[in-house]
Amino acid sequence: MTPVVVKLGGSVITDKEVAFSYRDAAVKGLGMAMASSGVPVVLVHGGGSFGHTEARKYGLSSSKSSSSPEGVSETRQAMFNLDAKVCESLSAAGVHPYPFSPFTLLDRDGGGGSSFIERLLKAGTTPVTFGDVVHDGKGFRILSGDTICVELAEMLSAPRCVMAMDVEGVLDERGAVIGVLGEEGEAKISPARADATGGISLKIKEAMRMASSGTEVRFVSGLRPAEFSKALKGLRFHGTTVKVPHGVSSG
Ligand code: IP8
Repeated sequence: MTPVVVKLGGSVITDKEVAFSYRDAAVKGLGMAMASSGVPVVLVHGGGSFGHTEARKYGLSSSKSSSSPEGVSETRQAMFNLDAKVCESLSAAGVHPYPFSPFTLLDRDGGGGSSFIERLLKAGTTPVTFGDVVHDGKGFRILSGDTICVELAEMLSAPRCVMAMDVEGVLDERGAVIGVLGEEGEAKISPARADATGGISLKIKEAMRMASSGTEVRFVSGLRPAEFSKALKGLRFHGTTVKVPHGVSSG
């Protein structure tokens, strides 16, 4: 079975208002939904109040590079600490996480890429990776988990990408959930708090990229495991589905 890419947003796995606050119960709930779904999952998680707290402190973002070695170390450490917590909760929920840095995926010739993921899935584990810090030649930048999802979806020809958030889907300017988002989608979105990687606007942009190459994107509340489970299995769910005709790029 072709794997589904799942992104656990930082707003679900942490309380973004409180630095370094981890939501164990929420991750366990989602872990149980994944374990019982029978769907092979490749998991990506965001930085929430771990990675983004440090990134903000040291001026790191996805658009502007920084030369602070201290900031890079602190931010990466925060992400590894968060990842350890996520993996612990997943294990307790019956998932067998295999955590790895997203850089492993770049090494397509040396055993990275899709064959790496396929071997892990075949062995009964769930590959888990996360937003990270990269050196782009000039300085350090944040690589968002949303961008990693695009790479994974394309690499694996994933039928779906499920994005779990702290709200019930993509909201319009009146706060109502938009059921289906097409090419015109970006114009309808309510402006949200930005973080080091651009918040909801980056999510929508990356969702459009995935949808235009054949991966349906589903935004769902990560605080409602039953809805998450339906979204994961490809069933009708409460949330937002991004559908763009195959081959159409939003640029
Ligand atoms: O929350 C950001 O990942 P995101 C990761 O998926 C860091 O945008 C290092 C802040």
